[in-house]
Amino acid sequence: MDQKLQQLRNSTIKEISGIKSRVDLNRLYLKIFGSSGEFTLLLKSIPELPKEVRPKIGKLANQVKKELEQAILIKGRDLEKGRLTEKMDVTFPAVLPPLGHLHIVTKAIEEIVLIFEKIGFNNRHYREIEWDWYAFESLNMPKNHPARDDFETFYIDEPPSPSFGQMVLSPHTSSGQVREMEALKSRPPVRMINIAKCYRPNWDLTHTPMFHQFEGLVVDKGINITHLKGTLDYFAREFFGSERKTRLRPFHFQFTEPSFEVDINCGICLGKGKLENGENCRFCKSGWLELGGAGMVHPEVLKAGKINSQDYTGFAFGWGIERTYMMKSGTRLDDIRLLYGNDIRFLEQF
Ligand code: FA5
Repeated sequence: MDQKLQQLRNSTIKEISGIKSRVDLNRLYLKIFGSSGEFTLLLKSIPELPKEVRPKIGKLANQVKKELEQAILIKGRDLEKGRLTEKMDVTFPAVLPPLGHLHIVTKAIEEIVLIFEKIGFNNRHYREIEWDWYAFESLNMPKNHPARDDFETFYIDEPPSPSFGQMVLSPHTSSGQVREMEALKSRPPVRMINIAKCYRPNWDLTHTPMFHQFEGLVVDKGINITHLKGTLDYFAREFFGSERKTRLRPFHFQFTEPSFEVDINCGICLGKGKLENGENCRFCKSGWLELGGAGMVHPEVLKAGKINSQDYTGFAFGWGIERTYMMKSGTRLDDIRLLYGNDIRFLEQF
């Protein structure tokens, strides 16, 4: 053991003298004193030696440790001095660090906000955790409505509020409608674009349990369906391109009357359903793609927001950002879940 310690000291001192960089010096330190370093292993074997030689070897080990640590310290200082006096060519081209970019959903949100701000909408972000009252009750949704089922909504396991009911993860941005009316002290005009995360227990090619919606809400005197249609067409042209337009199909939502589903003409066949060579368009099949829901605000919702429905009317629409983005020309994603897989090879393409 005596000999092994001496050998370790001599070979390490020799090695230290040949070292040229801090990195190599750190490596050497770990090689000797790291948890399975050469010195550490020798030290660990001392208890196995005969009792009478242990004190002598222990003393020698301490001495070798001090010497080697001292030599490493001095070498470190020398290297530092050398580094500081080393000449540097400041004209040498630098290696640029790799630059990331915003996530595509964030980019889509920024674009959508800008489009609506241009026509006077206020940008809001209402809550992700909501009371039943704002998510359902104030929106004229009866207690037995399927959307309130716990297969469709995440309920928070907390005692309900006496006034607002159970806490939920907001299943749609429509929860922001009555909040906005309250925020404006029930005094129209209301012009809101509410963008928020929404949650529903779904997971497949077109559904994720967390997704984003944007909700438009306008309430004022004399608002009618033509204002809704004009706003939707304006958005379609700005976001998707000048040749795009929307169509409304009758539908049913509890919080709008009349209600519609909104479609946009396909960016590939421009609504014809057929390509120039006569083949059916495989992207849309019918010429139109579904964007989301819309309608004229139900008088009961205005009442919940303490706005007089005799004097005021309004329209609302709510769409998923991920699906809206996927429909944008040129981005033909066939699985919405790719957006949240965090696979850098996918994300860096955008
Ligand atoms: C609603 O959520 C209504 N609140 C929309 C609305 C607002 C109607 C205002 C009238 C007035 P719906 O459940 O259809 O409607 O959802 C709207 C859109 O959200 C869908 O078209 C889809 O784009 C998106 N969406 C819904 N669930 C998911 C999900 N799990 N993953 C991704 N996107 C989803």
